[in-house]
Amino acid sequence: MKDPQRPAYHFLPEANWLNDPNGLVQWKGIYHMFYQYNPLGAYHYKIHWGHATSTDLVHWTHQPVALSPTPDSPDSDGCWSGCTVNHDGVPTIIYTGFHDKHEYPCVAIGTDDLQTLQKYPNNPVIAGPPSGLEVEGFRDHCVWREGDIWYMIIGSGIKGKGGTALLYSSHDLLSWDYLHPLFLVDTTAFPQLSTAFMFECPDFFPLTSPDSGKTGHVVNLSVMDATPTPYSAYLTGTYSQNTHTFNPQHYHKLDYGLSFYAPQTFLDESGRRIMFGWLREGRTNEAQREAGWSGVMSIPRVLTLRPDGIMQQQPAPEMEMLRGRHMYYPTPAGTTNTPGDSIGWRLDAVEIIAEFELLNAAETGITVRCSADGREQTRIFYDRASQQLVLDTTQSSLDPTLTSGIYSGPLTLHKSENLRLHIFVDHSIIEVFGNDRTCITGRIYPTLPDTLGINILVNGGRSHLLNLDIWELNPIWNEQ
Ligand code: DQQ
Repeated sequence: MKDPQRPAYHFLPEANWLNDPNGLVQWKGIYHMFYQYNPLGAYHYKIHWGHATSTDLVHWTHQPVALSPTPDSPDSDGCWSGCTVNHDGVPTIIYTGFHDKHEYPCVAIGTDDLQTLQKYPNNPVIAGPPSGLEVEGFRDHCVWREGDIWYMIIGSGIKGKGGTALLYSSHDLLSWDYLHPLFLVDTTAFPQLSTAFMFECPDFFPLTSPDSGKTGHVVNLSVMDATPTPYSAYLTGTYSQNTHTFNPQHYHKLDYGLSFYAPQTFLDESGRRIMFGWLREGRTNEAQREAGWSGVMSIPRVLTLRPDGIMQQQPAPEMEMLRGRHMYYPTPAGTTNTPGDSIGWRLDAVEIIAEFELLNAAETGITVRCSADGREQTRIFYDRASQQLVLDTTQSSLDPTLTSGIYSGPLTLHKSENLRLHIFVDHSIIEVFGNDRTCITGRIYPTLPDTLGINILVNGGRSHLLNLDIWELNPIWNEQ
């Protein structure tokens, strides 16, 4: 029987466990996605690297497992996250080996089709964290080249100083010298990171503002701190190639839900910076094991930098390939909407673009996955008073065992700016892009078969719906 919670157009393996995206690269025209994978079941254990390829960034073909733990070696307990770089024409993978609760930087060399990754026989390439530093964690790799020299950061934290990324340099990707932390967080300037003790999956890259043409630098971080669920955030700022230090100026969350985590970016052959993130489940471990699958990849997001230091995140235009039936909701000029206006379509794999001119309404947005009796519904709206984009999953499902909440992120609209909600609903996944800059991703698992409705949400006043486009999205797999 078809699993109603299983996504149709987000990537996931045929079965079992997926977590972080790894080694993302476009190699000779082909997109390669590796990912943290447990072939034994829908739980995190002895992680391998799963592999899939795509010619268009949207439709994927499963490939054989690319990396597996080798007994009695530095990766005997798992092949953890890492990246792919082009080393003079040779695809080279730098990943974390996990062995006996220790983390070891390791290298593997790929064949030109990236179907075989040969582990370097002298792994690990770094024996352990820098001596003299009391670190929390030593894993996950981002590698780039400046001239003839390779640089690498490794996710870590320094006791008493907080989360950081440790910077190394190398001429050959095999022999590495420790330099210093790429940055340390000034917690007076960034109090949000004051309890951060370790950053997983640091990803450091230059990014250009399409408006000003100016380039800044960004570090994406997967933050472990005093809050119960690690989350992803970013810092934008300036990088000095002389001192090899990053000076952060702005902090924001990458996504304000609890699902999007451990993202990785890559530069594709057309020069776009593309990001995928792991979408965690929101149901119990038992429910995940029972379903036989856990973990999904986000849709690809194209990143650019805004002059105000906020990163713009836009769904990759390739997603438009999936658009099927289209519905346009007519809204004559000057009309306002009644709370709960129903759109008439009832769908669970859909893309919605809604643009509102905000009048005096307290809440303006869209509800999705609504049951006819309203007992199940997922609310996505802009809260005018607090200037927050909100995803409310507290009524998404009648199942009491799920993680749910009211997730919100700041979205300051300038005077003449309309609210633009770009929403992707894929069975148990909701990805929301507010004006291409405030993103909230959530997981919902409705229980009623008719929880499919889409309604306009306008409360506490009036707002004017300017445009509403809805597309049914086709699955990315041929077999569905
Ligand atoms: N997942 C990997 C680690 C990384 C964590 C292990 C982030 O390399 O720190 O599966 O989700």
